[in-house]
Amino acid sequence: MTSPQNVYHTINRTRQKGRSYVSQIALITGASGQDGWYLTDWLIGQGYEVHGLIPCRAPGSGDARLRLHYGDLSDGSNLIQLLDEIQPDEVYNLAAQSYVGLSFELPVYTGDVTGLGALRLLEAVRLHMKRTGRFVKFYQASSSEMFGKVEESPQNERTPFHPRSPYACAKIYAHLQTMNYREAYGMFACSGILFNHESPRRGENFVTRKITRAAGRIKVGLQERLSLGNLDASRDWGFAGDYVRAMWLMLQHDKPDDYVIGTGETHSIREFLDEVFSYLELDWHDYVDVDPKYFRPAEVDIVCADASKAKRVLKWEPTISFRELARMMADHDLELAQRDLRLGK
Ligand code: GDR
Repeated sequence: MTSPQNVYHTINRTRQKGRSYVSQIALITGASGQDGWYLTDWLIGQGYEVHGLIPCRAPGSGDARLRLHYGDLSDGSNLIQLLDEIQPDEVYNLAAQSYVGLSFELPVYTGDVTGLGALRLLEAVRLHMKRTGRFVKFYQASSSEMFGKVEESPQNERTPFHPRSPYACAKIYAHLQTMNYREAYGMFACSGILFNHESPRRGENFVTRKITRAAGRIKVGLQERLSLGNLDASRDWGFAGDYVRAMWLMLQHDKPDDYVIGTGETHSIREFLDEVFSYLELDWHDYVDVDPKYFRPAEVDIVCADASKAKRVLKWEPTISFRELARMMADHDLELAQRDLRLGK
């Protein structure tokens, strides 16, 4: 039987077809982060007009193609105004307090921005659609951290959650609300459960970039030591450029759904160190210290993705291997270190 929500969808999809001469409009929250950057590149390549929401304190993106709006997920009324102003066809919620370690120090802030923030945006989209009769698709950045102390391996869309940080709890809340808005209001709302994804644009506090940045500086003689925490943790690391394509594919599919995105390979921090330092003809054992201050009160020991649903339904595949990713980041950060050296930094 056709539900009122489905009728609503059909009407609005037909209306959208009527404006096919206009390019699609996307709004990305968290646009100044790594994923926002790659997603902007991808959507602009697809002919979209792209708007980005960035926090007031964030440096503006240097990308002139991105239309910037200042604000964040703590202010629901601002989100409603923004949707009215931009009239997006697709909303990608990439904004969050995304540092897992920091979430132990800022649990309430993390819950507010990463968890409730997603709800504020979902509610703003729902109200905007109701008032304007427009049809808006919604993407939520869910995380492999939700699997935490994993209940089975590899993890797929049906694997139970077992969070190990305030960050993971907040992401589960946002994930469940996205599902709830899809079921309760018939919204086209999808979650991508993305495993770790890295690149030369990764923030320097995440472990991969911290390692490649330090290795480059050690190689040119600008740094002597590197302090890290737990070297035994293992992650399923992929290339961020591949993962934003999966986000977009989810919103182009006929039906909204949730998908696990990852490579299906897992490697420890030690293996990442091996890969990067040996590529730069260094031995990491000579430079790395283990500092307890980087250990977390609870750790996610190992995760590994079963992305077979995304491969089957979305025809999504990762294109960059673990080794290629480590080398891409090492090459980039060696160049950066050489520039630092020239500039005397
Ligand atoms: P993660 O990424 O917590 O998996 O979340 P991160 O790179 O911070 O940590 C990965 C693993 O490395 C260990 N580790 C260290 N981590 C950091 N940051 N700094 C260190 O010095 C260090 N030493 C060891 C950590 O203990 C951990 O086991 C990332 C984020 O992008 C999330 O927002 C996202 O949801 C998930 O990936 C998928």
